Amino acid sequence: MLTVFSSKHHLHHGIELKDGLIGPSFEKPQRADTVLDRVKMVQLGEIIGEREFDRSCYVQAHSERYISFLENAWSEWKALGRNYDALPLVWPVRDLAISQEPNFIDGKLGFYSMDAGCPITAGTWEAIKASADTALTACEEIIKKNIKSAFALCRPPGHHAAREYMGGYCYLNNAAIAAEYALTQGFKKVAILDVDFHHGNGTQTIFYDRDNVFFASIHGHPRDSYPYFSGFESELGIDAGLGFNANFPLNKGTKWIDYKKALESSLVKIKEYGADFLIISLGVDTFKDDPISHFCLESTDYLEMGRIISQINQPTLFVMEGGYMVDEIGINVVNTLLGFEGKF
Ligand code: SP5
Ligand code: ZN
Repeated sequence: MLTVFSSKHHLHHGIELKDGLIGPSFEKPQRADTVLDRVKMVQLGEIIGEREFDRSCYVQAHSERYISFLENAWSEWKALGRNYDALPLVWPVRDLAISQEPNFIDGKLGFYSMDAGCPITAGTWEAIKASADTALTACEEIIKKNIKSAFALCRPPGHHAAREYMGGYCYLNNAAIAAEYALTQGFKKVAILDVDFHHGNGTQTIFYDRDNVFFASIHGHPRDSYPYFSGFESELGIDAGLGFNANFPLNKGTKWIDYKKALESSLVKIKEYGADFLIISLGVDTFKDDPISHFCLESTDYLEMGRIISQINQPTLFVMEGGYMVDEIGINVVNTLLGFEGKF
């Protein structure tokens, strides 16, 4: 399988608010490097760099003003003499004003975010642009070269990022940007299957009223797990999108036997939908030793996950999302890809 990778991901690394303390983020550069090492070790296939795409490709999934915010936030922050990571400190919840963009950077940071897990640093914009371009390049390779699948080794991840906000280590929604791109290239029915431990709230909301992108997510139940306010089974889509969103929230401690049932149910829905292009939001924070999650998958389970996903038998783009047990992240991600290729 072809892998697309950008070393620019190193430009982004920072802090997060966790357990009441500010500390180094679980989402660190070593994650992507470890996955790349494993791709090389098993000789998964060719590895290429990302090509640059036009900003208009991101504006499909996000608003123009949100992209401008991401591009300019660091310089606005730094102009105040703040030489450390930018984080928000106030959010426009419920009855507060949610439509008017503030002028001041502290206000903008809250306006365009859902949590304090997305630091903006000097290199953040360049890294997130390269991550989105990695997904776009892999998508373009599948389409232009007519190959069955490709792996976009994206970092930072994307699935918590919505049209106008960042969150959960995600800034640009790489999978959503790729889905929009596939639609511009003539595909009619894109399905996104999100197997990251956390609900892909950003991807869900971007396509919630659409019938040309089906979204399915298997994740820790929001009663126990981040993002808490999204990912319930009752979320089915709205207007033209009604019936084109499917959530499979699972209990803490879920093992492969129950995970597999949810995976098979999600694939039945994707087959019924008749997807002509499949995007997998591939997070391996479902692993038993993941430091922030509560599922119990074993490394060998990812081989079977990949094999089962391959039954959809449509062009398939894997987009890297989460996974924080760095020692095993490479094995688990690459096992999924090997399983997909029937190589185990
Ligand atoms: C892409 C992705 O997987 N994002 C996940 C974002 C999760 N953010 C909140 C994590 C809270 C974890 N708290 C547990 C700390 C363990 N001491
Ligand atoms: Zn996750």
